[in-house]
Amino acid sequence: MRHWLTTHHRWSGKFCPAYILPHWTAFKALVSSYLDRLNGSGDVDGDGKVTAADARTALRAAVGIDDLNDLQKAAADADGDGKITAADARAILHKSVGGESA
Ligand SMILES: [Ca+2]
Ligand SMILES: [Ca+2]
Repeated sequence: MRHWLTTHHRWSGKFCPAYILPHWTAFKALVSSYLDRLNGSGDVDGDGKVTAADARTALRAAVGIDDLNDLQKAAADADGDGKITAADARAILHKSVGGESA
C-alpha cells in the first residue's frame, strides 16, 4: 500500500522522542485502518454516509469542475483504478441508493 507514512529513506531515527515510539506502531495501524476504510468507500465529503451528494462531488471531479484533496480522491475512487471517472460517480450513486458498489 502506497502512502505517506513510509519514513524517508535517509531518516536516522535519532531525533524521534523516545516517548512517542511505543505508540508509533499503534498510531500507524490506526491511520492505516482509517485509510483502508476510506479507500473507495464513496464517502467523498467525509460525513460518514454515502449519498447522492458524494456521487455529485465525484462526478464534478471526474469532469474537471472541482479538485479533490487526496483523502477525497481515495474515497471517490470506487473501482480503485487510481482515477476519478464517471464510472466511480455511478458506483457511488448506486451505493447511495442501497446497491453494492461496482
Ligand atoms: Ca458523504
Ligand atoms: Ca476509478
